[in-house]
Amino acid sequence: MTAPIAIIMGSQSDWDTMRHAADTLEALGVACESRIVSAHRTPDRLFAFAKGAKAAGFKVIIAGAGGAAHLPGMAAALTELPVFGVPVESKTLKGVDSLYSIVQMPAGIPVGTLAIGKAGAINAALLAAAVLALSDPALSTRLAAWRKAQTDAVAERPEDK
Ligand code: RP5
Repeated sequence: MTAPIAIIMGSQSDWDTMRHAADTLEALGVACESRIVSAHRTPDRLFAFAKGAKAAGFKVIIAGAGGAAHLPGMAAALTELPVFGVPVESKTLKGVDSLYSIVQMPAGIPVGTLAIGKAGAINAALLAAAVLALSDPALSTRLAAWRKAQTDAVAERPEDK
């Protein structure tokens, strides 16, 4: 059976960021498949993946890319599945370039855009899990437990470390 969530990224160098999405999904007991799919270097791979993603059984796509980050938008143009974009922090412009590339989609082709970097990768996974949880009561319970554990872990007072 195909994993419900695909994590795609433009380069091996994006994995340091995108593995946080994979780790978060694993903690929630949600299967995912991670692939390198570059809009620029492997456009045919992108077209084949995105056009076939729905038929393959994926429900949500998380797409991370940096710099001229066309991957989430191009993937969204090629599939009706929800696409969540993660702007990867770039060396030269610190990911602001990635953010602007992903967030400014023209009306008609949406990409749900998260924060730059690790926070965005984690939140993309949580958002994707929340979408799946709408029709999966067991996952909904696990997601609520994950959030409660996070809340319980916050100390009332700061301490010197
Ligand atoms: C983008 O170019 C990738 O998403 C990556 O963030 C960035 C740099 O890629 P590499 O040169 O590190 O492969 O397509």
